[in-house]
Amino acid sequence: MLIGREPRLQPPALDAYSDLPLYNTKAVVHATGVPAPTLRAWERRYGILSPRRGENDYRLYSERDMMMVGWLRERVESGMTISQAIALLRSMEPARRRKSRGRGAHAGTSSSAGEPMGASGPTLERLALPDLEYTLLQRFAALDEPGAIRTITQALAVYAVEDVCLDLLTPVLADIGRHWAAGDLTVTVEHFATGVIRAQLEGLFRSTAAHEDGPLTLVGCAPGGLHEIGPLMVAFFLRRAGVHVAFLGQNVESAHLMATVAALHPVCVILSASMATEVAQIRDLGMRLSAMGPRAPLFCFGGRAFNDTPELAHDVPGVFLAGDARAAAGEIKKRMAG
Ligand code: B12
Repeated sequence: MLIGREPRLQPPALDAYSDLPLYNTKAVVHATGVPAPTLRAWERRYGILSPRRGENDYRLYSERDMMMVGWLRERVESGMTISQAIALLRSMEPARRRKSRGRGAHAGTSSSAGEPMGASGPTLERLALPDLEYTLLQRFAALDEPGAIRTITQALAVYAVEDVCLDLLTPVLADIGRHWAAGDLTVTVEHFATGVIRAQLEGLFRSTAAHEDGPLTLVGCAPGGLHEIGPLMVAFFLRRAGVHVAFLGQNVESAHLMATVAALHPVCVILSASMATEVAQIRDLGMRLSAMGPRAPLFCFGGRAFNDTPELAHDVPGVFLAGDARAAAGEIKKRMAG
């Protein structure tokens, strides 16, 4: 199934250009429009160019270097940061050339150091987040698990993990929800996509240091709630921010949650409601927790139901964490520090 347009970005055809060191800095600046201090900063910070020194110790660049600088400049002009553009370039480069660049090789004019790229080389997706969102949606629609995981991995190579969660995975799930509601995607695709995303997120969450020496925070879905990706993101962001978190998953049952709180004395309990029907249960739990008096943990709640209809938060005893998972984690950290 194809939904929307077809974005493609060709890698620069570097091997079509000579790597003989012939041009001084002035020539590169003239040809590419990239100022000399910027060139040197790219060289120093990212090690992307390795000019050789001419007779009087001037830097000498090749046509291939110029091509690369021009390509990077275009990416920056189209809205990427230079580090994103370089990560994209590296993800597109054939492994053999990357290795030889790592050894500092500028080994003559032949193209033997790398596979030909460009028209006959690999066609790779754009790495801007909206383009990755499009690609990921296609992968999910085709039930293409390796492809979907590759796309998520590419995004993680270029962007901060919080940005991947909020600006790629969340919008893709919203797209899926919209197509599902409109009847042009099956629930099969929704289940598949949620499974892949949940597994990826959970892997990231479980492989993040747990900070078990700190006071405990519990995060989960309201009783009856099945939408667990949002609270999993909240738990993950908190763990990344140094909070000791236990993620309780779907449908956290009230009596058992109260027993856990009595036994383990968490400092904070955070519940999520995606559907308005879950709000009454959250209110009930908030009341039961506040009845514990001074030993009650801080009770917080949030999620789609409250974000869509903030008035629902009015008579829930506790702290409403409005907005997305990043805002929620920031607010919790602030309260814990204060
Ligand atoms: C996947 C999915 C499911 C899966 C969930 C599987 C799982 N393991 O999680 C399943 C199949 C179980 C499911 C079931 C249902 N779903 Co559903 N589902 C979705 C879908 C496609 C994605 C949800 C998701 O994970 N989104 C990603 C998260 C990260 O985004 P988010 O929820 O918006 O969260 C952001 C913020 O709200 C906030 N946040 C989220 N949680 C929390 C928690 C806290 C504490 C805080 C502070 C912040 C916070 O941060 C997040 C990111 O920043 C959405 C579509 C959508 N737009 O999201 C529909 C959607 C939520 N589902 C919907 C519906 C109707 C249902 C069902 C009633 C369908 C049915 N007829 O059975 C059932 C209800 C089940 C139940 N009892 O909970 C509707 C809800 C409409 C509404 N306004 O009420 C939606 C919007 C689809 C649609 N367009 O119609 N669903």
